[in-house]
Amino acid sequence: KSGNYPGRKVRMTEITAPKSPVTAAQFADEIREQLKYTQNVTPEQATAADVYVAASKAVRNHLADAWFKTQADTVNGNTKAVGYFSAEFLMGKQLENALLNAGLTEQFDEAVEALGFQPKDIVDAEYEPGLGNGGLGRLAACFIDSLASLGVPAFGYGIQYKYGIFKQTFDENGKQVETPDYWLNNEEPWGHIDYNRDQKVSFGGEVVEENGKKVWKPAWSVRAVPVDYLVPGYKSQRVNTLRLWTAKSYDEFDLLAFNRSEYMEAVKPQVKAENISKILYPEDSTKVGKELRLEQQYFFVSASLHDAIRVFYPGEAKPDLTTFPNKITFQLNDTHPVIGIPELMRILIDEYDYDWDTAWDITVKTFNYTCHTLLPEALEVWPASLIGELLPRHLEIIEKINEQFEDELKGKGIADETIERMRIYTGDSVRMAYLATYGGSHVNGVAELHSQLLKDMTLKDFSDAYPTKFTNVTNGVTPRRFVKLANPGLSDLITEGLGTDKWLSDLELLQGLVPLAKDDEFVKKFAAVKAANKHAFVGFAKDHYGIDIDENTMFNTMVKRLHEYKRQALKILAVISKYAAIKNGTVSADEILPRTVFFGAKAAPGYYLAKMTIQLINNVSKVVNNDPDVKGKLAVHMLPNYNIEMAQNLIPATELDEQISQAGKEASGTGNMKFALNGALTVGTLDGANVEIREKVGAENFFLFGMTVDEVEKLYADGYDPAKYYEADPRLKQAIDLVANGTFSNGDRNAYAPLVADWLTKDWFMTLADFSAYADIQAEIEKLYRDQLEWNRKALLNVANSGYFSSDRSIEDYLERIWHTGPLAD
Ligand code: 7GP
Repeated sequence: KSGNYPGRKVRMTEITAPKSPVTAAQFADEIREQLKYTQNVTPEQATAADVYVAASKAVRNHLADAWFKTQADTVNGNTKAVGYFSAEFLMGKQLENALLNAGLTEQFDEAVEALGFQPKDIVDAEYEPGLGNGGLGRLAACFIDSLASLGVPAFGYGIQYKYGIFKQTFDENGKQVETPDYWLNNEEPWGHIDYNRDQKVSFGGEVVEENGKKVWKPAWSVRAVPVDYLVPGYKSQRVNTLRLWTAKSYDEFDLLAFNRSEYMEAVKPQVKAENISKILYPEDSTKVGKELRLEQQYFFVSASLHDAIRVFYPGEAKPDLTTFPNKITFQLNDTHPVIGIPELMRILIDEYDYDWDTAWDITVKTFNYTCHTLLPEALEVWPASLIGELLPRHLEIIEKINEQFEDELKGKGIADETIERMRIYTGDSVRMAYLATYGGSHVNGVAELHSQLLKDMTLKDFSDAYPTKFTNVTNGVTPRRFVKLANPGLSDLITEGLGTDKWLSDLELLQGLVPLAKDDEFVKKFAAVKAANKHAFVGFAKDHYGIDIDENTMFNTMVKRLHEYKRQALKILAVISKYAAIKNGTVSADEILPRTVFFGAKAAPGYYLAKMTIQLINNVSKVVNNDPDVKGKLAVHMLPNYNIEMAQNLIPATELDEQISQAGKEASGTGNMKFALNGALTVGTLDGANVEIREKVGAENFFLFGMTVDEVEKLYADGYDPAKYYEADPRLKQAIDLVANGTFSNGDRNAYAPLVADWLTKDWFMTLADFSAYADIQAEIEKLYRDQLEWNRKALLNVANSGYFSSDRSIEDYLERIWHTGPLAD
């Protein structure tokens, strides 16, 4: 791997540690100061929640100078910045991460103890913001951490939703219950609302001609107010900005209506405006297409584009925006921000008087698009009527982009029926993925296989017409949060093994652990860390979920959103089959490898089969965990409300990780990377980044099973009949029969009828076809697990060989292949 963008050597040379800012005693004083003047409590009155806010503000203050300097260097220097446009940033708790990156962890621990608190209680007092759904949102959070850590000037732009992803509980029947997540209920010390850097965002109305110029006369506007979060880099002295917009009304309320006591009427405009940033859509890889969602998308990209112009051309009434693509490059995180393309065209033409061709040139140079899915239903398509109503000027611009596009394709000699298929604007609807591909410089998938499939299938016509636009950047995860903070025991052992902690900013150094996998003593230490993490998770689960877990069992985990393509159904059917085998005595007691199976998954509230799968898992859990016949041999837990905090606790404790999607459906996966880096072995299909993980860690250290993409395609083409598989494997038949006969529904045979019917007649993601291979490989897994030394050797080799999956490496690839920029000079 090479890279010659300016400043690459920054990573490779010694990174200067932040000047140790304060002593513990000084830091304790700073916390006291915050308690006194901002929390208005004495140290004696202070609760853990008070100290959390005070300490957070004290850390934030420490970052201020580096933040100002980074901003000034960003604007005044000549290094192009990155603007990461994302509808989701799933950040996780902030305090510990900020302390780590600011180099204040030790001072904090001592200071807090001096104030009479346990550091852990203070850190735990933070409420986790849930401003994302899953992989896409967490990736954005890892990327802004890596950008800052590499010293690349960057802005994250998104929405500060009042309500994040719903909180998940289960009712007495095991059904998912969603409750609103009002995460701003308590003081939130990280975001600073900046009323003086607001932007006006308008909607509706009509387009008229005035003096030969198109003029948009909007019907209503909202005030976009930025809330700034500091994004400190690890040991980089750089602090970037995450700017999340919140919507406010210009008309507070209608006084006339209020005087007539029509309170609801009076606050209507305010409600309408504030609704825009009220709630995160709880959808992941499923269809949405709601008007409010388009309002949200336009709201944040319009505000962000204007903000970037304000930042880079301060005070200039007539800036030379032909230089804009040299100042900043915008990455569109999936199709959610793609309305930014016509919006930048509109700004350039209508607000700054550029001609169409100049505006188009600037726009294409400025944007790039990342696709995160392979499911056709997840590619956003907006009804033209809706865009016309909400953004009439943009619809005109999109029509004109489409005209120019079709002409260009004709000029390339492309056949009419191909052009027909490729149209951005069909007359009825607008295809946002196509607009993004045409309106930007680069398109990337998120793993090698995914990027290839985009070129071969999803965006084939585009790849044929514009082959050089397409590239790949394999996802990554930040080792700071997901190894250092999540797994301090392993982090210490790695540092001991390598003799340095530099691996935290150059993760490929983990390779240095490979020889240690031959050293039985080191492998035993590694095993002891895993055992300690399991023990700690038992305590965590007791505290948080009130469950008892036997730590002398294999910890086997499947955590991710609930979706048919991810195939939680495959896992639960295998669990049921195992349960039946134990019950029937098909396996003898000493043959059974004791296992605890953990699931964590939220289902989109309107996704019927996904919710039914959750209910099934919960009820299998009830039956299995209460059956004395399997006690000590098999336990199943559906842990509620999977989030970043749970991930940080569960992943380090996991021994076997499940990545069992149907080949060709999971774009990348990032959980798979976190597990491998934390020393779990993976059982998985050849899908997404699993392919690359297996290549890196070695086929002998990965449990591969199931059909390949080609086999899947062939089976679809030949006509797939799931019932055949049900009849062919008695283990599968028995498992499905137990679901159908009421074993997990108190005898009610109807409870799971829709799920069973789907399996037997449709099974779009071929769960049944892969069942036998999946059940078979369990024997291999269990055999290896019985040899703990060998198991742990392989797990250690997973850690040692997963350095590639750092989000720092992903960002380096973006810099080299797409953004063509690099770190700021000092
Ligand atoms: C996810 C993909 O499902 C996952 O495979 C990938 O690792 C992750 O993005 C990051 O690239 N997609 C989403 O979370 C999502 O919401 C909507 O996709 C199109």
